[in-house]
Amino acid sequence: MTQADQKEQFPGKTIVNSWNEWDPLKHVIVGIADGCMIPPSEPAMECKVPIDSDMKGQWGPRPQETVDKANIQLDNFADILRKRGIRVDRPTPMDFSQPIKTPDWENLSMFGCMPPRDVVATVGNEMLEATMSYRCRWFEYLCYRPLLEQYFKEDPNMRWEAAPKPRLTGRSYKDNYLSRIMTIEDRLKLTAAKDFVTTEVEPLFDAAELARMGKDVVVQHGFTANLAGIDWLRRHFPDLRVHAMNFPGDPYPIHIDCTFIPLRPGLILNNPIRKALPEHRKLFEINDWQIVEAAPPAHKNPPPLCYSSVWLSMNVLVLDPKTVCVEASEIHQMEQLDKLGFEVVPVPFRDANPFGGSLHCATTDVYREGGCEDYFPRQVEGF
Ligand code: ABU
Repeated sequence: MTQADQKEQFPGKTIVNSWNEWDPLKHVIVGIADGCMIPPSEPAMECKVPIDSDMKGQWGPRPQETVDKANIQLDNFADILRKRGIRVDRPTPMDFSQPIKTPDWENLSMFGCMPPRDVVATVGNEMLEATMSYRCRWFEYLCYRPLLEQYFKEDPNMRWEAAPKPRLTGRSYKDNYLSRIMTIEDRLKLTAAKDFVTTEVEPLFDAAELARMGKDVVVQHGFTANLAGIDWLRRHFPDLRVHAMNFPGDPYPIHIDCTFIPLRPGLILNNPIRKALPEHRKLFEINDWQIVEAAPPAHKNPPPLCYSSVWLSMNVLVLDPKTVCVEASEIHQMEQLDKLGFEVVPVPFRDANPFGGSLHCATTDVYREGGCEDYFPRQVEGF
């Protein structure tokens, strides 16, 4: 869809506003697979790619036929959203195969501009460029700059912010981390002890670590967000309550959106092998929220050249408190959400999964109706 067609279909003014994961969605960014790379090895990326992944040891441009197939599904997803009256914008891809460098390091290539959820966090009227924690993703914010510049011009209330760009020198990563891992059990021990690949020398977070619930925001502490990053977010949003959570059952903890998904006020979907810890569940329990375990994924393995887990099954995009988009082959997840009272919109997306995720990952909110509500009037000391 051209800019002119879009203006015709969505003539209203641009509003940046999104306080949670469920209010009626009106405007969203959907990623693009053009030029996506399998990035070269680097400390944090190396820890995320699963031991048995077919991506291990590879790097270079993703095969063109996989890019084309992913773009068909991304375009179709964008059309499904537009038909439901949601304005959809797309980022501007760059030459991701180019080598990049800062004064501190060089990397042989970039990554891509799928998934947007990782790069830009929308909190209220603010769009915040995340620090990122992989070198290959350091410049990825540039793909979103044309849109952010446009929103800034069109919405006089929009706040456009960028978190401090990290140095990402060797000091940002534990250099002996991988040498301590022989088995999945080793990984699970380390992640349960909150011993992650990143150090605390500077704030780090990917935007996909945030789960927004009005006045309360949960941030996963894991491979792509450190405590300094969570502290930065806490100070950056002084009127919000920012809670750090970690999920011991996850051997590759990046991004909260295959683990702990707010579906509507009072209801969370939790990955059954990455269960929320009792001390973290308390906040939800004392405020009468229900945490339900997600249905099992439909697939035993992720698709080829995918570094995400099969739990992309629960990476759903909520369109409003009664409607949710689910990947079309995830029959168990669809059935569960149907039983929980949702209208389920099936969206074929498995070809796009290898590019960094499913329907939540592939989007960034621009506008959801509604304001900043307090869903957790009872708080837990120290959380
Ligand atoms: N970007 C979300 C990936 C999480 C997972 O692999 O489970």
